[in-house]
Amino acid sequence: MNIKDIKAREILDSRGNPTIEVEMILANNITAVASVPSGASTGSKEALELRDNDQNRYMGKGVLKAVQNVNTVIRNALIGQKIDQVLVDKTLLKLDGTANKSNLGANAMLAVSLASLKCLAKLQNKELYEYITYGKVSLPIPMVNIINGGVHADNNLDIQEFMIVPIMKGEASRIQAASEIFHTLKGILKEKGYSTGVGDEGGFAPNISKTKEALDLIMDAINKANYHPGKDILIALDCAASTLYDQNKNMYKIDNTYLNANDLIKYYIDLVRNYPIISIEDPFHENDLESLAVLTKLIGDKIMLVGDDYFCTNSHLLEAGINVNAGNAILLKANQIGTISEMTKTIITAKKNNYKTIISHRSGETEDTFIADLAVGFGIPFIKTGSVCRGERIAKYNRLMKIEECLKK
Ligand code: 2PG
Ligand code: MG
Repeated sequence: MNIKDIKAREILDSRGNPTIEVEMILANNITAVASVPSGASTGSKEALELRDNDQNRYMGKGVLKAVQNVNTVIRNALIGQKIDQVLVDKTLLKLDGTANKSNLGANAMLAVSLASLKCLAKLQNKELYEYITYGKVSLPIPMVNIINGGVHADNNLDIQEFMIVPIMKGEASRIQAASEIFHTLKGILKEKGYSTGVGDEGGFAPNISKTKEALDLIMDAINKANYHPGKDILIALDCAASTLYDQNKNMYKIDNTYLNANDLIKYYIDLVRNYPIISIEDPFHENDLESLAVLTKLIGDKIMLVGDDYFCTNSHLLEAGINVNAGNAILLKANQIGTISEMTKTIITAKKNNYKTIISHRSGETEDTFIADLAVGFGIPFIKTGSVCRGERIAKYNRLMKIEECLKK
């Protein structure tokens, strides 16, 4: 089956910033639409998200150049070609010809790559997760963001994401627990006179500044909602520590104190000792593999130490981490790398080397639910897709519950 047409357009993401949507049409008129998300605390080694930088439109954030790249160069090369994921991705990589996708833009490339994956699934009359099934399908454990800090909120909390991780059986039960705890936390915050406004990923953004205060509020909410911290609900953190790092001082600013890497290691060990933490993401700045390796040696047998900005969904960066035993898990974001084939390669590299995998949304999302299907199809054990609040996050949870229902049939 050949590709008949490809059309890109500018749409808005959950923050109201432009992003790209692509529609691909096959010769038999099967059509698929895909859109790409956008990060705020991006790793410096991520593939390039092409923006127009025209200050007269959307504060420079327009993506008309990326749209144009799809509607001209990419369209011309792919029209009339056989629909095949490897071929499509190879063509995209060849047309771009750069290491970081700075020519066509990773946003333009991923939208096409993903639209092609969706077309292929439809062509075989399969659900996306069914089509990509690699090994054994499984429903991922959600890491549900309930308190936002860092660059995702305007409060004084340094850690970017505080998440609850419901580990009971059944996707619908896990999502139900998350929702009940989320609403219980809302009540607690209200009672204490804190704002119940939410941050970019739907977690609350109360005006508190101490990490432990946020963790205590979460523990309280778990208990009050009649769940058991450490038993059925665990906690995960994304420190996004590149944003805490002061290069001149070579120190991290956390809880109003400057800590060097060694003190930060002690700080994390203390947190893990006092709270049921199962996972810490980006605990140090993105170039400090050494401290990540030390922390992995000290507590890697107890919890996941996750590389997001460290590895940028790039198999080569992941290999660099594997070589020095830095981290034991990787966050996977398709737009950090730009094509489905490359992301698949990274997933395979992680699995082969016993690194745990977590598929992830971006802080700027669309209503596209592809990460839910990818998680199930690739048998990825965890998914991080924000709070149980805000339509673009809920769409993924609803999709997971629907897939659970399909899998029971
Ligand atoms: C992260 C992500 C998603 P952003 O740091 O893990 O939660 O944030 O998309 O802003 O990079
Ligand atoms: Mg992160």
